[in-house]
Amino acid sequence: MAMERSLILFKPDAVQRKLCGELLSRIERKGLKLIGLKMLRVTPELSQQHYAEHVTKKFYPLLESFITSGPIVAVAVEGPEAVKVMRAMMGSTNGRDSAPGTIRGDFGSSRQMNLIHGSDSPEAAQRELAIYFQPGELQDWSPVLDDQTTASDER
Ligand code: D4T
Repeated sequence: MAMERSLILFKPDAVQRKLCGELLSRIERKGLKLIGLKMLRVTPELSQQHYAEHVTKKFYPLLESFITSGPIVAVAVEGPEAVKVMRAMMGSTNGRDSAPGTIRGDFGSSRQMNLIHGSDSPEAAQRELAIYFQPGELQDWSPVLDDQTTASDER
């Protein structure tokens, strides 16, 4: 099974609403391994790098204004099929369309202020992790409870 990494961001609305603990707790309880964690302020340059595919879109100026409006928390996670698992936990982009039980479905009703970002492919994860974390900032560690949470052919 593919062991993957994903770049997760708790967006400014999650920090302002003091939901970081809740979101981190959901990620940990799901069984994903935290390998990097930091709080930072996204600059316009960083936003343009991260959202390169959206820079020319009509909604981009508002998105940049939002993502740079306050601190965010960047989280690097690792686990079997971590990209897919995180996207399922997050729900769809628009909180109004997200299923109950998902992060966006449970805590938001906005398309822009949708609390959390997660890489949408392993390739995107690699690109995005390199934007937010230096290689030495990612921790390589083995959870002692792996035997209780995943079969050996799932790791
Ligand atoms: P991110 O990238 O933040 O995890 O969100 P998604 O992967 O779910 O959604 P996306 O790439 O389509 O959009 C990126 C980001 O832009 C915001 N957005 C999107 C917005 O403010 N207005 C819009 O019209 C759209 C389509 C929400 C997420």
